[in-house]
Amino acid sequence: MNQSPPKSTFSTCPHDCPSACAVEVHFYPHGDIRRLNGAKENTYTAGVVCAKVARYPERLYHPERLINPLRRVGAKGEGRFEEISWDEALDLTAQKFLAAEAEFGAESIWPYYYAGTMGQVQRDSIHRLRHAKGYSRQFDSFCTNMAWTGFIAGTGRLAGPDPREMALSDQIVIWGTNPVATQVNVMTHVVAARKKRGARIIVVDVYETETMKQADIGLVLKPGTDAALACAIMHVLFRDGHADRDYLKAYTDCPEEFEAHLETRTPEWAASITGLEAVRIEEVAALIGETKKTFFRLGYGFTRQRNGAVAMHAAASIACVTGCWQYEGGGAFHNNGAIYQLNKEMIEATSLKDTKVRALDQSMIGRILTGNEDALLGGPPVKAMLIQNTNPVSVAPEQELVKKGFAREDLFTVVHEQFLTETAKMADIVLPATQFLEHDDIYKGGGHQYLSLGPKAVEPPEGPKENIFVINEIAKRVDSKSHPGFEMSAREHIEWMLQKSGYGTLSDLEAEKWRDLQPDFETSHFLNGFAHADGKFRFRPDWGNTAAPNKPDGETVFGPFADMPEFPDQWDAIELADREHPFRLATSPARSFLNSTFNETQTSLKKEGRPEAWIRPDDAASFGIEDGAKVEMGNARGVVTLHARHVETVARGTLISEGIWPNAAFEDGRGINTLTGADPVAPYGGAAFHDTAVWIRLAERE
Ligand SMILES: Nc1nc2c(c(=O)[nH]1)N[C@H]1C(S)=C(S)[C@@H](COP(=O)(O)OP(=O)(O)OC[C@H]3O[C@@H](n4cnc5c(=O)[nH]c(N)nc54)[C@H](O)[C@@H]3O)O[C@H]1N2
Ligand SMILES: Nc1nc2c(c(=O)[nH]1)N[C@H]1C(S)=C(S)[C@@H](COP(=O)(O)OP(=O)(O)OC[C@H]3O[C@@H](n4cnc5c(=O)[nH]c(N)nc54)[C@H](O)[C@@H]3O)O[C@H]1N2
Ligand code: SF4
Ligand SMILES: [Mo]
Repeated sequence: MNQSPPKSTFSTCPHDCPSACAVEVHFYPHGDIRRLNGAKENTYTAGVVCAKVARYPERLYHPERLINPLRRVGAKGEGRFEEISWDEALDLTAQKFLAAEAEFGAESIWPYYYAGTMGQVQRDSIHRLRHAKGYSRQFDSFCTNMAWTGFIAGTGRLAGPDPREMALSDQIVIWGTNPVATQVNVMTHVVAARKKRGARIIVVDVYETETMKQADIGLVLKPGTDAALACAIMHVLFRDGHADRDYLKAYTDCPEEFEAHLETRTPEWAASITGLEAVRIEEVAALIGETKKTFFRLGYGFTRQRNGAVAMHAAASIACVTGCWQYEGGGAFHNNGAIYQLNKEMIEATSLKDTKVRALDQSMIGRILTGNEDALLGGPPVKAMLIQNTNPVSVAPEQELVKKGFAREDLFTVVHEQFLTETAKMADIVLPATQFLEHDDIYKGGGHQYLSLGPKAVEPPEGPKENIFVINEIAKRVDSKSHPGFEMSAREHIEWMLQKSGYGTLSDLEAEKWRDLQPDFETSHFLNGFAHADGKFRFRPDWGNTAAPNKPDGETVFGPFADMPEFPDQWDAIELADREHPFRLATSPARSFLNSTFNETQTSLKKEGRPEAWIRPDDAASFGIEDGAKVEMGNARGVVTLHARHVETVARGTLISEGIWPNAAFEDGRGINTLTGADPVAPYGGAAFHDTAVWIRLAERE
């Protein structure tokens, strides 16, 4: 029977973004997808998605999308492949994995993944294979470590006020995030507060972002100096009688000692560190003190510094000094990770996980693949990899090492991808992947409170397969321990996880589309106490014993952990500028790319233009760099070539380079992560992507 296709359906955006938007998918009469928009009945998405996802058909029907499995025929990285069948590709993969295991042990195989899809099933099933085989584990250090650790050091729990409460605030402080680009829905609720209540918007960043352009007050400070700003604000709050002393006594660990510590952290002190004017700091502190309903929306960006955990903890502490947690529309929010509590046994085979198996740091992939013994944690070399949902040749730090590692002739690499990314180009086998509208999954919102279903909306073309297909088929061929998870479809995984987590059935969720899991007001605002044993927020964190979800095993702490300050303070662990490297570079996100995703679509490429280094005209003048000049930027890790742009609203001594462009968009093919470092940040690791000291000069071949 010829059924006419539906006009629209719903799903959830899978990309690595705190918004996890609920989307409406609209079809043409012939069944192709026409466009996407934000679901209106979803109270967080509220009808809005970012422009790059609204035009999703451009990515779904992209002419360069991968359709067939490929085997390398040219030299590594040359990009010459021949088409092979799925069976040949999977058999060869299994053969190589078994050979590596026989010769070097199971730890010589490193399944490598990240959050290209945030789907619980399609992203995390790679752990099922890993644990069933005892393959090397992965320590996830690209993104969240400093931010989560810093927040939890204070509150004890990665959760907070209902993000929709931003619409009920009188003042919103958007700190170290650029939501207009990175999580557009924050702006929906912020703008609602402004329209309905005349709420004031304050933005803290290292240059004037699109978000700051919408603010009433913008503070442009030097990268890595946020804790100094936070301390000075709190100094003023205590000094001028804006501290809520009853609240402090009831809810915090040592308010008097903390107040004494802050005595010397004056606005003048902070001005000399941050580059802000002391009067501006006074002004903002007074507004925070006078406005009880102040909502601190704390982002990731300001924590991608070597003192980032301290900075996050310092910013979250402000909400405790004023006691604004007590009010609807007040408090501090970073991420809601702790509210979901999903049972992942079928997806991840957690019961088979062996913590004695080494966990290799994903950011150190360059060092690992080039045989650095410390990075290999004393184990065997990595001889084979399966890569899903990430593009390390573009996004990982220390890119020169990453490229060298992937070029190794004795390394066997399988990349399961939607596009021939710069990582896929280095592979021995490339497997084509479905896109989110072609497979089933379920998502949790980091920046909101919904658990959302992401059902398949269309059939994939003949060729691409979903992630769990690859995982299950490899498992079958490599003598893995049996686990029922290998026999289940994505829908069966979702059903099992929902039921075992106490969230009803899949058909319940299909009817509801998404489930609101925001805890009650008292819990969300920590009014029953913070999540430490004594119920108190820690001004004096126990950095070595913070229950951060990303914490590596056991007692592992990283970096100059012993030097971490006792209280919120400016901590000079950052890569300070020096005579040879007079600038500090932040690699802020581009609005039309999402990490390296969408940098394959023409519209995004056109909107972003070309790779650039943004520099103040006065800074540029000292180096004879004109607007638009071709420049080189470098440090001990390498040199990149790009174009300068004069921008007035950047802090002195700061360079901004927006976006993770394809490496190929730079002359000489060296991408921005040539410059960034993989050294782990204290206390629990993480890469400091916005914390890089560099020199800049006119390119010779101008
Ligand atoms: N369009 C777009 N959206 C994205 C992404 C993207 O690349 N593009 N990436 C996605 C991912 S993976 C993530 S984790 C989130 C991250 O989203 P965000 O939380 O917004 O974090 P970042 O994108 O790292 O940086 C945000 C801002 O921090 C600023 N910043 C850098 N250093 C400092 C500092 O020392 N102090 C202060 N105050 N600000 C600083 C940067 O200039 C930038 O404007 O966004 C997601 N959404
Ligand atoms: N310089 C600099 N570097 C950075 C950052 C920065 O701010 N500056 N940010 C860092 C951060 S926060 C992060 S999170 C990382 C992110 O870096 P990555 O994790 O590498 O994220 P993406 O670049 O978006 O690449 C995701 C890939 O997954 C693929 N993919 C999407 N869905 C699926 C699927 O269902 N199946 C399969 N098999 N593949 C899929 C996409 O095609 C895409 O190529 O980058 C980090 N790198
Ligand atoms: S804002 Fe984030 S979650 Fe929403 S559609 Fe865009 S990328 Fe997806
Ligand atoms: Mo991220």
